[in-house]
Amino acid sequence: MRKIPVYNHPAAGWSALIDSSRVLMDYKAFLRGSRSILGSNQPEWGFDCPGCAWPDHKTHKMIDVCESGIKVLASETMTACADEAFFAKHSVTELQDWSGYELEQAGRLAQPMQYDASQDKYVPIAWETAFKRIADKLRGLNSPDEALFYTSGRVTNEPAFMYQLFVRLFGTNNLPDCSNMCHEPTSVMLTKQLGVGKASVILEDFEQAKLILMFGQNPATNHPRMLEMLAHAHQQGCRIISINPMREQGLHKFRNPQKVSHMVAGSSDDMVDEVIQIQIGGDAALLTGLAKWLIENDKLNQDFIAEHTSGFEQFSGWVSEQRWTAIEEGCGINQAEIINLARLVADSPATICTWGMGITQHVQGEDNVAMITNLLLLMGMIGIEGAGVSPVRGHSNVQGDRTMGIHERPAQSLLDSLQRFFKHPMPQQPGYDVVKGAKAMQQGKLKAFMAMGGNYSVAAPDSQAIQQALTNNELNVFVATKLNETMLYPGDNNIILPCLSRTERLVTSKGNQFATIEDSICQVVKTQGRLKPISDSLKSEAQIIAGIATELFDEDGRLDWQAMSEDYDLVRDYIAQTIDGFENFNVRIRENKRGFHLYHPARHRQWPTDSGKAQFEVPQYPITYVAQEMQAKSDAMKAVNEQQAEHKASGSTQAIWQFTSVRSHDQFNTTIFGHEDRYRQTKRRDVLFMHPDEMSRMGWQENDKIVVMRKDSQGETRKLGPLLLTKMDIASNAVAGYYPECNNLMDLDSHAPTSHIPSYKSVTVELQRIE
Ligand SMILES: Nc1nc2c(c(=O)[nH]1)N[C@H]1C(S)=C(S)[C@@H](COP(=O)(O)OP(=O)(O)OC[C@H]3O[C@@H](n4cnc5c(=O)[nH]c(N)nc54)[C@H](O)[C@@H]3O)O[C@H]1N2
Ligand SMILES: Nc1nc2c(c(=O)[nH]1)N[C@H]1C(S)=C(S)[C@@H](COP(=O)(O)OP(=O)(O)OC[C@H]3O[C@@H](n4cnc5c(=O)[nH]c(N)nc54)[C@H](O)[C@@H]3O)O[C@H]1N2
Ligand SMILES: [Mo]
Repeated sequence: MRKIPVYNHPAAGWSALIDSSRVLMDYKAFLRGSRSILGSNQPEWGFDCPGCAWPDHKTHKMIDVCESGIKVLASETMTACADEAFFAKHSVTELQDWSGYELEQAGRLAQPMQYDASQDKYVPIAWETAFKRIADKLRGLNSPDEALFYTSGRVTNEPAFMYQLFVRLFGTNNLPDCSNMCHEPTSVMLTKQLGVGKASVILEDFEQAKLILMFGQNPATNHPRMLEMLAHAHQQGCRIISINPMREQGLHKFRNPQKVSHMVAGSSDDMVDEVIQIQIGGDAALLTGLAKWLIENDKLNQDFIAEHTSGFEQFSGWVSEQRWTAIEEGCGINQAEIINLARLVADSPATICTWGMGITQHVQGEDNVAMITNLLLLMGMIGIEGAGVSPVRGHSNVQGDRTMGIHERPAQSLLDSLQRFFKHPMPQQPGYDVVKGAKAMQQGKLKAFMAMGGNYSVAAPDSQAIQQALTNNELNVFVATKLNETMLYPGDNNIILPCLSRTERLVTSKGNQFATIEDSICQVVKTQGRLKPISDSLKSEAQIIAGIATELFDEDGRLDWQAMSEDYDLVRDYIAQTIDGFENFNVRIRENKRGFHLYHPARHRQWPTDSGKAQFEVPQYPITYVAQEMQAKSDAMKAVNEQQAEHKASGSTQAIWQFTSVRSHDQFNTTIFGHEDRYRQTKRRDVLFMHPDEMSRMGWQENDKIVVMRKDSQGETRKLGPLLLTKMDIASNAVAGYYPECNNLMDLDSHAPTSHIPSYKSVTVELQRIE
């Protein structure tokens, strides 16, 4: 691996601070930004950092924030505004050519705007006119199901509850959210297997764990506050193993900004003991190997299996049929190495499995989650201290939004409870998720689109087609803090409604309001912004929902939406009456600085599943799924090449790879703060990462220009690039590029069967070098 330039500085520490201050400077957000940083994740007077869903440190340091949080805050607190003057200067057609980075720098949305086709520009609209127009257009639809109501996971609990209620009273379950592209396989499989689709661990479990298996996750970049926990666990003697096709350099050493010895004397803590560098899509195969050895060598927790689980016979029968050759082919790791890992699992008295997008964003994403849970069930590693499942969520309140009912396939119990309490029928038909919604829009089945945050068209596969489809809608509404691409493909009516951000104060006729969020370990905490809003014309998300709802619904029997938006205690009372686990919400959220933990039955070895037990699940796809896909494509390509002799003669070298998409520390999803990635040693984003041995094999060099091509399910060839070839310590079947720039390569048909998560982390591609 010496051929690869590696980042050998510790993660976090000074480089992160310097990098963050560069971004703060860039945003000219130093003053507002640094005041807000002091307030992040502070239980008594602060707000929950909108950076990610990792829980706050329980001791609540003076500054509990990280590089990623600082950048997200800088982006929110910047003083530049995309206001009337900005939109007067730039036509929408012009803005369509701006990069994500440029749009981000345009600044905070500052006043309500509507698209004026005659000028091709956004022009101001009064709030009341906007609410009336939206209500009129929604009322004019043939059916409520012609509208799609998207949510991104930064929205706090109270407005999220109001939003889903508003959408359901309007008459549809068309409530897709960013979860559909993120941890949906986790929610689907954990619900099936454990009865609750959420993490079973709490923060203290990381202090007791003896083995942490971290699958497909890159915390140095995406959850930097998690590094401290990992370094701490490691110091306590916990072994930490990263299972990842990439050797993510930020994972090895950690310089803790909270420790003087680290920041002044330059020392650092170690984190990861080992990287199991599997092939892309190889997790289920690796986990099958582990299960096989553990079963065959009788290392199981038989008592737990007998008392608490169902489906073991079928699962172990399936495992015994899996051959070691297939396991090795599926994951690219040899039997001896898998057995070494299995021994660690067998010897560990307390094992946690954490996972991220490397597990979920595959056609076999549900199988991957099922196999992780199966492993923990074999060992009885759920419901004891220091052990359990720990999916690590992305957006700071993506988990809470789901709990509040943002779900296109709501549980019957939620619908019943809403119906009973609000005395109004709730729609019973499942709604569209992200993928189905995007298809329906393209097919003209939808006429209205509303987004409560997010950047739907860029985050989803098939971005250009979605943008085209948006232009056919009668109504598009965006409730947002920042301008983004999805707002630039206007339909008949295109309205931008700017909202307060998490860091800004919400003062209503009822005084200062605080909101709540639920983090990745089911802790519900308060969040309250303190900064003066960037513009006097902003409204809270709740006030915007109330404005539309008041116009839309008939007066008799109407809920008092304005009262809800003015008084979050009232919303919390409604939540307490309708959502499980929130009894006495207003009292409990004020009782304890750290909020409260939502009851998780699996922690207590209670299993609200169909069978009443924890459930083993047999994978739906062969464990060599990806290898087979690649073989099939490779055979097809050979056949074509043989037919076209001139192709060979031209000397063009092509080959088949798995393409995966990753994030850098200079972005938050589709928001691009800058172009650097110091851990991967690049200063640009139009790169294609590949192992140097593979470059040599192909006769390619660093900085060669490569076009990535993919035949989609319709037989159309999609292209990305040219991208610059860049060295990376990555598995041999794999190449990687940055999300979201690659999303036109993806199509809406490659997704997992039940959760419909797009396969962003593995698509089979052909590479072609061009001059
Ligand atoms: N700075 C920053 N922080 C963020 C975000 C951001 O964009 N920027 N986004 C937020 C959001 S919404 C989310 S969901 C989280 C995402 O956080 P992560 O889950 O860490 O996200 P990714 O960077 O998409 O991918 C994680 C890893 O998956 C690996 N991988 C790819 N294919 C496979 C595979 O087949 N198997 C395995 N085992 N690994 C694989 C990649 O090499 C990469 O290291 O981060 C959140 N935090
Ligand atoms: N290829 C590929 N595609 C992916 C992924 C991948 O790994 N690879 N990851 C997927 C994942 S995990 C996710 S979560 C999705 C993300 O998809 P989204 O959640 O839709 O995207 P974001 O970029 O997080 O949304 C950013 C926008 O949210 C708005 N916003 C920010 N803060 C607020 C707020 O407080 N309130 C409101 N109302 N609006 C706000 C701003 O206007 C900003 O432009 O992308 C998915 N797409
Ligand atoms: Mo996410």
